[in-house]
Amino acid sequence: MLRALIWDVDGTVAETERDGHRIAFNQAFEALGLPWHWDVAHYGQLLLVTGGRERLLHDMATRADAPAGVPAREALARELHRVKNATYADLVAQGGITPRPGVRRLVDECRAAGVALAVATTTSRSNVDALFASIWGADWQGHFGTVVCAEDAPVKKPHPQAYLLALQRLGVAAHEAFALEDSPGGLAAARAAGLACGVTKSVYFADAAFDGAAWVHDDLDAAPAMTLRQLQDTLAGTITAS
Ligand code: XBP
Ligand code: MG
Repeated sequence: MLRALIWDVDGTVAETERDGHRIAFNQAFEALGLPWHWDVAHYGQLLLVTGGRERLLHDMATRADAPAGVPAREALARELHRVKNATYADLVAQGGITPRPGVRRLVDECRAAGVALAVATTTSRSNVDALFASIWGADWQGHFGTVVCAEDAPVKKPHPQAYLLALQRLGVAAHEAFALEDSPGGLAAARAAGLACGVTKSVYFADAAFDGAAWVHDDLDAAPAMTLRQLQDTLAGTITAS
């Protein structure tokens, strides 16, 4: 029986990497007077590193013009990340980031059927708050049984920590829940937590391989639409098959 639907955020709920994070990282570089710019191709590579601060540190390790010592790099990454997240919230507030097709519908279906909703993301809590308040209003937290963010689960995907904590907080077994992801790393995290996982490919992972996914779709509304019924049937089939 499907008791909980656990959502990834970035790339799954909205195209946040395309419409928010990359733009905000570049604005942060500019705001701090750095001559750095992440183009789409480079950002696509950097997305293999989960976590914005970790991504910044990874990129600095390849740059001759980055601060030399580890403490200086960490301080710069922290400040850039703070400015990036503030800019991201501004982009959301300006209406620049909208939910992907079918997201609102599936959330409504779960709420109507009493299926718990949860979040398991490697992104910062402030980013989830900004995005979800813009989609579901200021009382969005009331719709979600638990919200696991980077601050709660510091070991980032593809490690399953965020999903394991979400399951524990929900009081739901892995075989009673279904995960939604957009990236190979996110899929690996969900599977490592023992979850069945469907994938709606985001733009940065359009050509990626998704071995182990219960299904892979362009979005939740692409035919056949991923309804709650469809997820329930998928989960029942997964359990029978394993
Ligand atoms: C998302 C991430 C995050 C975002 C940026 O991965 O890796 O780092 O890119 O958010 P997933 P922060 O969708 O698998 O959770 O800057 O707050 O980390
Ligand atoms: Mg994602």
